[in-house]
Amino acid sequence: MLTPTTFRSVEGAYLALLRLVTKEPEHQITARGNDAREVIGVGFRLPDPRQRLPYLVVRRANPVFHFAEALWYLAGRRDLEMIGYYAPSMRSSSADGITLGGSAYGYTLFNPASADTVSPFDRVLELLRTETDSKRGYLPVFSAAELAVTDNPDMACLAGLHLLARDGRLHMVCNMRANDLDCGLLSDVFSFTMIQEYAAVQLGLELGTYTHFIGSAHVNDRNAERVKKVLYEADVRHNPQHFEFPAMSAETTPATIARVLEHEELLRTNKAQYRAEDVAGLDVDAYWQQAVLLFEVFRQIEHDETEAVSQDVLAALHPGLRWLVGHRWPACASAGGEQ
Ligand code: 5HM
Repeated sequence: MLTPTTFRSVEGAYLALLRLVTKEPEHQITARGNDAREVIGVGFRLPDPRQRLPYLVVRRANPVFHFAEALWYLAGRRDLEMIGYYAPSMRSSSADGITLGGSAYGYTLFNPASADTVSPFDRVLELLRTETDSKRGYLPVFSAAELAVTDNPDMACLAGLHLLARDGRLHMVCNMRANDLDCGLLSDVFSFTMIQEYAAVQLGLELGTYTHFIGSAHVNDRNAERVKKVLYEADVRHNPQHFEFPAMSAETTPATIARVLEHEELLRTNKAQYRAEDVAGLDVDAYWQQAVLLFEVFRQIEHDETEAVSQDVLAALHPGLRWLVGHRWPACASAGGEQ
């Protein structure tokens, strides 16, 4: 088969890739001090890119970070201040302690390239609005200039995102030079499919398929034990969890992203504390209120150091998000029957 295998959700693709690299590695590599098992040249397709979260107990996905990263990209940011709060490990990739480099994909996509006044993202949207069936809607991320940086601590792993409008649907093909299957893949697929859905909303198109290609697909040896446990869980569980992820609101615009991020900053800096009813009354729609609820959950964990996140906030979360935070943080574990 020359087209990639299709999976109902990212979870199936993630597990299949982990199995492949664990059981049939092609190479043992040691690039930049990271011992890893690798398979070269793999891909998969999600017919419904909204199914972008895995529900596994051992691999405790962090939906707070996923939403934070997706919003950070969509807002075209590269500051460490925001993203480092949700993922402290990203601080080590910053050359100056203030900004991120190649991995700040949104900065590349949503700001004008040098010698242009419009962002590549907006250029591609304009193209897709005017040229039927265009093949040119490519958003390059990796740049040749990155190769010239000595000891580059942060070289883009994403080569580019390709948007294709066909028959009223917006498809995306993602090309990655490298993907850490256990640590990078899930957040990458979450954020890139969010960018795809956001683009579809801006164009007034239905969401199409998402196809993900990887040059170096690898699992670092230091994560091999956890990967074995994830695969064991997948093999022995009787009732895999599945929650349909809701559609992004059709009224989402750059102003929506900016408003969500205003609330995010208030919560990150502990300048606001929200009850569920406060969030319900905010100037963002129900879809994006879910992100604000997640940021409030994390505010309580980080700033209140609470042993139990407030029940009203947990109860207002989408059941899938509630399941995830409940498995990730003990403070969220008493959220009713969905655990
Ligand atoms: O040495 P190299 O630059 O390839 O190391 C980057 C590591 O981060 C690789 O394991 C790569 O696969 C992983 N990675 C990822 O999977 C990194 C980023 C950030 O650019 C990403 N996904 N988004």
